[in-house]
Amino acid sequence: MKVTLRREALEEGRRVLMLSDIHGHADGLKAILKKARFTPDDVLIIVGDLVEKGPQSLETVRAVMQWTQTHTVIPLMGNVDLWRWEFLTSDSPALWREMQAFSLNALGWWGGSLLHEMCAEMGEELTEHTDIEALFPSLQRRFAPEIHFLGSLPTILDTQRMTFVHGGIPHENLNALVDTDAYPLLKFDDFYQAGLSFQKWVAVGHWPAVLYSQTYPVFGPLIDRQRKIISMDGACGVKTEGQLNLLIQPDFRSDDFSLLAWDGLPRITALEDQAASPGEEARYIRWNDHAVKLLEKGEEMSTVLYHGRPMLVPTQYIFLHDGVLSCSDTTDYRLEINRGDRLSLILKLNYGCYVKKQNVSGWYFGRYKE
Ligand SMILES: [Mn+2]
Repeated sequence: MKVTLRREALEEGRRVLMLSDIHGHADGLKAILKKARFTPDDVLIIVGDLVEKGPQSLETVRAVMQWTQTHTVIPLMGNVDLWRWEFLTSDSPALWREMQAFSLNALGWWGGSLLHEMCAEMGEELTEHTDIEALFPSLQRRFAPEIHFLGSLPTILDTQRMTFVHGGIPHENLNALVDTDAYPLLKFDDFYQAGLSFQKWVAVGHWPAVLYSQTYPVFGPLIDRQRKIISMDGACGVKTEGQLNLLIQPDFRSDDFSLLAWDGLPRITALEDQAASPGEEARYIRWNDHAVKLLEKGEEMSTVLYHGRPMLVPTQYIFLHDGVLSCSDTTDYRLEINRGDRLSLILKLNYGCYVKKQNVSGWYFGRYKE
């Protein structure tokens, strides 16, 4: 697929709502838009990746399709949307079987897939025995509107003060990008670390912003006012405590961004105050740098060596990744907590609670009520 560019002149006085990487979380999308009191007076920009990694890919696509009829919604394409569209529009039985095999594997990591949902709606259970060659042509006909919608999503949206794209852009000459291969812009991994700066704001999703955290994990968007980059992916669907980040501009001319977040986690109320540990000493084990050495294994918590320093981590987070001992995303940061704080509960242990407060994950050791 080639890069397509949509230009829009946003109107003064209308709020601009932006979010990305919904990844099959239709309930979260609806909840956060309700919280934002989303109305037809607003402009909603969805910066790609509607499907997979969550339980409601079809519902997400349909909800967005419906809103485009009644509201001002501008959805863009994500790399996962494109990847699924390519399979769904293919006439190659080999690719259909590949999609089947991939989706069956995805059951283990994501608990389902777009193909599972499509098969279920057709009254078929997707298993390794499903005759996908017999099924696929009727599946393509039945879901033609949704498939067409995915394929119609533009790569880049350019507005007066901001350019939106799922992964990133290598430079601001957008006309020169049109008709080049879209994939590198959709899957521009680690875009913020490429060190680029822009004249106009560039707002992206795709790479969870939490991976740019230096010490403890911050799930809110990264907003760099010097380099004019907004990286808004809250890791919804890819991390246990991932969230949907909805950024709201009162008007397109404003640089005042407010945030609403949704994570679907249970909430607890803190009953005690707790002082924070020194933030600069905190460490954050993240999936692209998660190799550890086991020093002492405990029932609940184990001591591991991470980058040469001992660190206490939940034992259940330690796993083998391609033969390398690794630890799931976690931190040793102790959050500042005030009595009455509402916290998202990630993991409850006798040792303490691993929680998230205002987009930051860390530990709370005090009493709480559910
Ligand atoms: Mn993506």
